[in-house]
Amino acid sequence: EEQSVEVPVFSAASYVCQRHTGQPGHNPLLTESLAVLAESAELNGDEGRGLAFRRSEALLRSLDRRVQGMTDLRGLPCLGEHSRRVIQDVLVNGRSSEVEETKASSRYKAMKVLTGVFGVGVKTAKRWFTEGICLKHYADLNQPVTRDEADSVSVTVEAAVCSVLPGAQVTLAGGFRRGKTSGHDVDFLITHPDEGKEEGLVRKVVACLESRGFLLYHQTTKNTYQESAQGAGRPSSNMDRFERCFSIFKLTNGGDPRDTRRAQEQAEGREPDQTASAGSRPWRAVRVDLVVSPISQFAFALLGWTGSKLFEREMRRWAVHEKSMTLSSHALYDKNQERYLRASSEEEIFSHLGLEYVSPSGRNA
Ligand code: TTP
Ligand code: MN
Ligand code: MN
Ligand code: MN
Repeated sequence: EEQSVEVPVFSAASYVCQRHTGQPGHNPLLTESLAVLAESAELNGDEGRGLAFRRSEALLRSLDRRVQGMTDLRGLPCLGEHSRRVIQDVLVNGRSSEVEETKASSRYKAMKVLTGVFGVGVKTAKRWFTEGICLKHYADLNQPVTRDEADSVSVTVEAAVCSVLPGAQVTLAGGFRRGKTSGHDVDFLITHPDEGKEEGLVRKVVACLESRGFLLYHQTTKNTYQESAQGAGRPSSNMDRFERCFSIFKLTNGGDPRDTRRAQEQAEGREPDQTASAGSRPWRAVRVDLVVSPISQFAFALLGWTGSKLFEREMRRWAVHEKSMTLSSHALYDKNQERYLRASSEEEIFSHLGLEYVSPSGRNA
């Protein structure tokens, strides 16, 4: 095509956090293929390779049009040789044999079952869950959480939080804040305008929820964060140290939960109700994360818990390599100035980092 000779068809910045990445993008076949290879590399413990595929995937998802041919991709960052080979395969043959083989492998299928349920790495899943919990709620947890269900959990959480600490604020974070219409869990960030009031809040909220019969499982961890002269945490660690609760909610539905489930399955063209046990009872299990942050760290916590994981990771990489700063879900530390940079909004954090603001819906990398 004549126009692609001189003028590049696409241009893109090289860090994910410099771009707007929506859902699902204009090249679903390509991005899904790369996602499979990313997943497979991650499952094999090859993080570097996984990350390379994730970056390629995010790059393609950020493009504002369909890719027609390989020449469209000239000059674009983040696309390694391997990714380009896969893309070419899909563009030319409509499919990639490597992707097909990966999807068919029993190792991939087995691992996919586990990570699909928990939406976390295999190691994390094993650490957090006993096999019993996994099996008991398998069918429910394997079923994506809808936006309506997330809203329903929100109502329950807000009521509990408000009753144990009036004035506390509950914010929906994670994928739903990024505008996703379904997720593997529901994430909430809780804070209080008076610093210190939030201490020990997770335990109180959990006790309240438990007494009201909303919890099937919960595991609470204490806040262990302390600012240090060395700066804001290890940039390589994506685990933060907030007081948090990893839980499984018993979500009761006002109406008949089978109606919404069937409707949803039909809409998605799936076979109706394979989660046999769920059909006979008026509730279902839903994964919920509750995180409590002091108000002084709230903007950082919100940014961190909104994700996506790749977006966060890229922001931290940008901070270190381009700005000599370390960013975590708690703070931003400027290594040149040897001081913490405060922020009371996400916009301020982007601005400290010399980045244009990307709204939550653009962080779906
Ligand atoms: P997730 O709930 O794992 O992912 P998600 O909400 O983006 O997508 P899904 O629909 O599959 O649930 O994590 C939400 C964000 O929270 C993610 O950006 C990473 C962040 N996070 C932390 O900051 N610390 C943690 O310990 C964990 C587990 C997640
Ligand atoms: Mn989530
Ligand atoms: Mn979560
Ligand atoms: Mn208990």
